[in-house]
Amino acid sequence: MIYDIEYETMPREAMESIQLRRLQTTLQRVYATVPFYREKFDQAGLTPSDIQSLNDLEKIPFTYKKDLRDNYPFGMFAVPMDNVVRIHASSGTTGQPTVVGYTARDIDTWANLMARSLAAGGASRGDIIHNAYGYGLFTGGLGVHYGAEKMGASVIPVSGGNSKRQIIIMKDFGPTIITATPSYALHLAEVAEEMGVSFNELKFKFGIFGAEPWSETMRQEIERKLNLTAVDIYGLSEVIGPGVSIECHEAKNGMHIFEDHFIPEIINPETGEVLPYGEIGELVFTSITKEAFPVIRYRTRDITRLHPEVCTCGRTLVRMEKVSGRTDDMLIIRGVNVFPSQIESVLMETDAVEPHYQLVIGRKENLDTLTVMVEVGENIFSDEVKGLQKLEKKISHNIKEFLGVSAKVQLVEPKTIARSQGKAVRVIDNRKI
Ligand code: DLL
Repeated sequence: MIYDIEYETMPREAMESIQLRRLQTTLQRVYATVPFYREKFDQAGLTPSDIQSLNDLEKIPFTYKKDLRDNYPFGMFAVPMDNVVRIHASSGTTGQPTVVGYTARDIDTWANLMARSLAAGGASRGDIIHNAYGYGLFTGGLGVHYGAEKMGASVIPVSGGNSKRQIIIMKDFGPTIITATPSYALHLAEVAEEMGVSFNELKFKFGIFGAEPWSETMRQEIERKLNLTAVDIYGLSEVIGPGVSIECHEAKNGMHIFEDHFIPEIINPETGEVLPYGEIGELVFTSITKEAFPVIRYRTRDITRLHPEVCTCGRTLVRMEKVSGRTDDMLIIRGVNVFPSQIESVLMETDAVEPHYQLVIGRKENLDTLTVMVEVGENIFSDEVKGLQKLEKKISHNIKEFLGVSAKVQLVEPKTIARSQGKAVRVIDNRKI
């Protein structure tokens, strides 16, 4: 039983009874070992033994990113440091990074989850996995790496960067699976083209992409350019890293959450109220098997909804829809709420533009301004100026019509928007400066 695969098709009742038992054990442990959780429980007048059903979970206060920051670096660890064998940290674009720890058993749990994820995404023993997620404090590289080894696949620990060498490796080693952020995968496609290498000559069957939001249209673009089947993988350092949920390659329709390890909830981000299946809100996770860094009702800020129906692949695990944005990603432009992913969807409806864009927000005479910079293909850019202006107007009109916000659209030459080896930078908000 390496992969615990039977959990994936378990009847709901059996899954819920495992979840409750594991939840109760986790709560007892954090209450005894993490002062932060003990205080939270005491303040709420709760003890772990008050949690007698999964519905009781909603009595427990939420945990926020700020709580992890306030306990920087190791204050939330539930085991002594001599049991911690690995430390990762999230990028911390806004302020202090959050630090997470793993016991040897946690690393094994994670490797199993990643082996299960890779299997759901189409990989098996005998595959060669080109792992272009960054190795280091980011959980992507090492997460995939341990899962690939656990499954018995061959992993190429190429990491992000040195893109030309990556293409040579692809040609020479013949990897069959690629793992990367979707934006970096598209960049690799460009580099291959410059080098005169076509993905049609390469051996890829599946690509497992995640760590940043990407739309259905971007999926189609990636599948076409890289000549493979693309699946979405989701996770976050605070919960474990990648391996929280993944789409199956059979349906590619929502990411199966590994509920034997993580309990998901969807809440109204303003009121904290728990929402029923099918409603959109903020995703909240409780980990129920982690030792070093358990999280209780952790507010991910990711926006999605849950679908409980059994999948065509046979899995009974609840599915989460593609993440449509983050509560802290939401841009308020002249009072209109806009998510970068919504702009991406409008852009991608126009054939002439490429999936490389950046939103620049500024303020002029006390009013917010939004400039959408987007690349066009070589052939379009060399068209006469009039044609380009017409296209800019058309996209701007579509953005206004679909999102209700005025935007200046600026078409830019191919390859002018900075490429990232990891997560793409989609928004530059100059208002904060
Ligand atoms: O990004 C873990 C990961 C690595 C996931 C490799 C998938 C593949 P963090 O750096 O802590 O961890 O960032 C977590 O990234 O809260 C989401 O906002 C975003 N994110 C991750 N996966 C997806 C996805 C890793 N598939 C944060 N779609 C999360 C949309 C994603 N957003």
